[in-house]
Amino acid sequence: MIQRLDETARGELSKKLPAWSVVAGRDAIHRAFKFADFSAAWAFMSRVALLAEKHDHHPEWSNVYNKVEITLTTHDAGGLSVRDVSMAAAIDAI
Ligand code: H2B
Repeated sequence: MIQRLDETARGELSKKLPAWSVVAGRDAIHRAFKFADFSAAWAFMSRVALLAEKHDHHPEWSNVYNKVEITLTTHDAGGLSVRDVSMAAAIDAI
């Protein structure tokens, strides 16, 4: 069973993932993305989808035209785990 992040790892989150914020009332992180148009947003989502399948770790997300909202949490752990940290870093690298 995957473990939730410990206090040390949580303390490092804002330094490691400055563009992500902790969701109020949930053990999850969130980032909003804005692209030139729908086509660019969809291209990004396609790349994230491939990453998600590769890592077997899937985002909660939504898209409206050129905007993509992503929330990451580990359902199997009931909160944030290292899987969310590595997925967020991989998404940032896209
Ligand atoms: N995605 C996320 N975000 N959290 C999980 O716990 C999770 C997942 N578990 N994708 C995976 C799939 C699991 O359900 C499958 C069976 O490996």
